[in-house]
Amino acid sequence: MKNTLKPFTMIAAAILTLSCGGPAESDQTPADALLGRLAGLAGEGKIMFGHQDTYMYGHTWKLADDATEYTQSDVYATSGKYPAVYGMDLGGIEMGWPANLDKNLFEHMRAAAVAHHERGGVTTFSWHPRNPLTGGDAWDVSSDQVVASILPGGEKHELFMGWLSNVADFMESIKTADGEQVPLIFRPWHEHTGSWFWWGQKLCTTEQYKALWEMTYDYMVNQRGMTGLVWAYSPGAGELSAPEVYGERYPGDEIVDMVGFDCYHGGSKERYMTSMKNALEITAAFAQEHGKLMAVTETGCESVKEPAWWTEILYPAVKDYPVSYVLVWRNACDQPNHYYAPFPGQQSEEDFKKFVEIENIVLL
Ligand code: BMA
Repeated sequence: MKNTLKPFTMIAAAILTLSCGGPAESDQTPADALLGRLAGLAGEGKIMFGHQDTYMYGHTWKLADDATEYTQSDVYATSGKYPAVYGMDLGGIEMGWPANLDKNLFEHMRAAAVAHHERGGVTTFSWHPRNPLTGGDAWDVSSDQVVASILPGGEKHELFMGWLSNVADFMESIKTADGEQVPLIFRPWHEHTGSWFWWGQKLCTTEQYKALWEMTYDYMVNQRGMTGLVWAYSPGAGELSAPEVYGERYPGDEIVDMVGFDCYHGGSKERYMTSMKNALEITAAFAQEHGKLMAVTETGCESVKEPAWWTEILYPAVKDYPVSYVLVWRNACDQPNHYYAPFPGQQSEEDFKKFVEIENIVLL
């Protein structure tokens, strides 16, 4: 899809809702304010660049346990700019662990989210919770009764509501020194079109999946009264064989603010470009129809194997779509090949420097 009127119709609708139908500025919730900002950026054709765990570790370093500053980042070391979007994962908060599944201390994650907000950035959370029925991890798909077991009436319902309470407590605690709630994009139950997480396609019915979303939203927003969350829906791109697949388990316009997808460059360049185009077309049409903002919620090429991946592959793939942000996955410090952003000396470094200078790409 080229830059036609379509995206602007959608953005106009979003801006209209936020500026006319929405609350006056003084009554705006932190979530409204973030949505307004995202709509504004999308209206200007700007795309924010994001990186998962950027302040927690990089290809060759890890934040010290006693650190109090969040200024190190492989993206910054390479380009002199910080990612505009900072992604993190809540996995482990449900267990009451001090650190998440990738060994980031939650207290660092909280403080880094506040620091990132004060730097002008946007924070997003995914969640890879443990399996509440089997005791395994998020990837334990040995039972197709897990979602059923946590819905009201299920044997693990009470346990799971406790897990949601841990998530809410943590996200609510992300406040500035003045007590201002930091707005957060919350992206639960992602990649559900595949069957590798216990909430995936073959592991629950459409009704159960939607009920899971409704229960999550109802708890956070209605029962806890949280006002800082922007809700993002993100199927996996690989399964989007037809537009209907995208919306099949969509939980509803009332509880979703932003629509996206996760798409990785695992095979050939052509395959990635085709997959991105397909997912972007489907998501853009869906976003327009439902008056939602859109994003590429996860992407990347592991080990950034193409020297000009940024300007010759990623940018051409997204440039004609009104995406609020594009987030690349983490640079693990304990797996030599598991990185998606460059670092000094990495072969795509020079190209990344060109990418961050593109006028409509936003970093901080
Ligand atoms: C996956 C991998 C894992 C990680 C998980 C959650 O894609 O990066 O190593 O634990 O995301 O961050």
